Amino acid sequence: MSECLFCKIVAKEVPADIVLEAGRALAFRDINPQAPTHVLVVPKAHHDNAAALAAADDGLADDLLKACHAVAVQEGVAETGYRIVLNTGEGAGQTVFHVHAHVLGGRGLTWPPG
Ligand code: DGP
Repeated sequence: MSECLFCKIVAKEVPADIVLEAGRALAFRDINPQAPTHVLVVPKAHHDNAAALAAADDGLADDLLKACHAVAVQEGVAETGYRIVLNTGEGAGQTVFHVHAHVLGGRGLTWPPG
């Protein structure tokens, strides 16, 4: 059995507040939200990070991006603006090594991020 936390959420072995299931992608609320909308979008297949996802070259990255936008529409933040973040590597703050896009919105978002 995989020890990956997000693989366990995909397999429904660990509970999560799932907001969207779209083909090869799953979206669920972040356990530690940083904005009124803070949803994580993951490919159901395990890839460690964005680089591995891009290398897969099977359209999965495209699916993930489309799922992010679908979440933004569903959450009602697509019109006001939202941010998609892929922390890639420990130095960038990645803590869970199953690639995930943070979809953040529902408040003003400053730039640059911390
Ligand atoms: P990152 O730092 O980019 O690897 O983001 C990991 C995110 O995962 C972080 O914002 C918190 C979230 N997270 C960690 N454990 C869980 C969990 O068990 N359930 C949910 N829903 N989110 C989690």
